[in-house]
Amino acid sequence: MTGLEAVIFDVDGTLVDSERDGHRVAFNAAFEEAGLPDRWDVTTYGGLLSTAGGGKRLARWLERAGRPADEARELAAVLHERKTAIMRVLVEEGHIRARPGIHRLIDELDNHGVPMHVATTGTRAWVEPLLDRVFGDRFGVVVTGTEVPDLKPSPAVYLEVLHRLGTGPEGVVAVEDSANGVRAATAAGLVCVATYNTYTRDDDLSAATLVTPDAADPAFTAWFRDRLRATVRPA
Ligand code: XBP
Ligand code: MG
Repeated sequence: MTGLEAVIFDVDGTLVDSERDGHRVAFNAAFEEAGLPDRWDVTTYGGLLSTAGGGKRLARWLERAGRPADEARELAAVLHERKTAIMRVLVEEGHIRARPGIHRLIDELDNHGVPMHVATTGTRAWVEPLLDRVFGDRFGVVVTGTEVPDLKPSPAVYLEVLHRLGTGPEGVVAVEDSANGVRAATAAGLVCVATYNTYTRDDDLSAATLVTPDAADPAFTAWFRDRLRATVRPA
């Protein structure tokens, strides 16, 4: 068994529960403010999550409703900017919380000196305040959807983290929650462990080395403890 060189975390659905009561609420508020009749209920939103990136999700929705592609893209950009600002407020008001077992895992990795990083499709303007507020200063490299041209399932965001670290994927583990995320991480050559949530429980996560409901699951905890035991760090 090999030790852990680093762990790279996804954000939405992995570090935090943010989709149903965070992003979805912010998208709906942006629709309302713009005077549009569109609203995404819990089930409808789940069906839209296979499109990574809020701006792309909006553009696809508007196009499917019959708007020409150019108009859909422009309106999506305006709505997404407003949605991002609303999401930031939800973050600052403390509505977005860590998923079960995540704080304990982060503490344990920190205590063993394992570097932690972030690779997300989300937008930097809300990701940064969220990480600061919920986790403090725990993450080294943070790459968001704002910095990469291709979103998950493209491996671009993971490859950018590795590039900034100046390292290859050996010994680096990704933690993900969705089919898009697992595909992105494994395509970057990383070992990926997955925790699922109500939106991703039926996703194809079969390329992940381990799949559990959350990071508090005994199998998840044991998997990391085994690797931490094999991790020897210079004193
Ligand atoms: C998350 C996403 C994001 C969020 C919304 O995917 O796809 O688009 O749903 O955030 P992952 P933005 O967890 O795989 O990174 O509106 O900022 O895109
Ligand atoms: Mg995710």
